[in-house]
Amino acid sequence: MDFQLTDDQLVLQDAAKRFAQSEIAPIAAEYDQSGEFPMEVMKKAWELGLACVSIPPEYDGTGLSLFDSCLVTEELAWGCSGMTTSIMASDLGLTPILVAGSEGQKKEWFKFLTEEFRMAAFCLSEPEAGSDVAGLQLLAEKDGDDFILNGTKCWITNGGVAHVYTVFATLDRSSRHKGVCAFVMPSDTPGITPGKKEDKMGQRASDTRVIHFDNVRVPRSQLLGQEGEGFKVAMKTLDTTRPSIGSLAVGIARRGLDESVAYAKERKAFGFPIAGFQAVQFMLADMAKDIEAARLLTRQSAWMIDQGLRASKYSSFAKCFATDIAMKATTDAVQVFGGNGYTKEYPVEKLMRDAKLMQIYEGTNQIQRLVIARELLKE
Ligand code: COS
Repeated sequence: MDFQLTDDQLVLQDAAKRFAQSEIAPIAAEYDQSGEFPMEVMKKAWELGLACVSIPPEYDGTGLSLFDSCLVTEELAWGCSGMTTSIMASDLGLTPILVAGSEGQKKEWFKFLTEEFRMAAFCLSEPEAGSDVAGLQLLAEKDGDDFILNGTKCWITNGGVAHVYTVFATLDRSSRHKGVCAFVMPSDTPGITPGKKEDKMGQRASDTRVIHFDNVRVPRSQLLGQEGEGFKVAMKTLDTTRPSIGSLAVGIARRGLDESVAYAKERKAFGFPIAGFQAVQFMLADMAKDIEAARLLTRQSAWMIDQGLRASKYSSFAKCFATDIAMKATTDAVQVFGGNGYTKEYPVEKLMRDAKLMQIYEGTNQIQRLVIARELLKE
């Protein structure tokens, strides 16, 4: 077992770190306040090969392993998790094509995403089906060789800015997971209308929307995999992307620790820097050890997926553990800052708001525990 990163990985990690420090962190607070979408940052990330990183080199992509993309994600998230979510949402959106696309579909859609700056979105959640994917209601009715889609998706990251959507719909609402199909389509297909941008508590730079599908005609050539295979395509996609969520959470937690250490050395109480008090030191120590553990779990699950191993349980370990420790670390960071931490003049309240979303999206942490428990009981 070798815990040392290779020279290439160190170069990649450093490139992402410099991008986060120079292009993301300085404007993070401004975009958090305004809720505006950071289009220029997205474009630059794409130009540098830090977005759509999972497209293989044979389709002109960067072709990063999941392990390597986790290195990038942690660094970017240190700068701003809302912007990093937007960058990563393209990889989430294109993963169903990697999982189930035919050779022709990969060529077509990866070319579309690599020939110029474009983004993708993963359209799975619905108003009445968030955790319960098999209960989704977006209907796909057959019409000759086409499908006609009707219904609503919600909580779609990049919903209002993506050029490509991967969409999950059912042929028959009563057949639960056996009826689900996965499709890929341009976001400007007639009948698709994004709703207003959600006014969120955290990760405010990311674009999250409801998407309405009103008689959207999709040719069979845009069906990913076979009819009825869509549920498994969604599950395999989430198995693959959950380690990245772990890395994103590690990046947020690490920022909380860095800010706390710097502040604790400066801030004085009872005539001494608060870093000298054990009550503060213990919080810093817990943050540091939790970050290390979360990073190891995340890298292990990413490595397993890179080896082609089934990693549902490990992906859920990583997602659940890392996002829970990010919530704790950022809450403690606010505590280290005291009253100052509760104001928008200091960066830690944003981290705490941002961390909360991590326990909810890409499967709530209750769902992660359910996946883990099912795997344990199956064993
Ligand atoms: N990989 C491959 N196949 C999988 C799988 C996986 N990770 N997980 C389940 N399957 C298969 C099962 O083997 C079963 O196959 P068969 O019909 O051949 O037996 C089928 O899929 C149905 O599985 P299951 O019975 O476990 O489905 P459930 O409806 O009980 O629920 C959960 C599964 C709850 C785990 C799923 O709905 C889930 O992950 N929900 C969270 C969704 C989510 O993360 N949303 C966030 C949106 S993206 S930002």
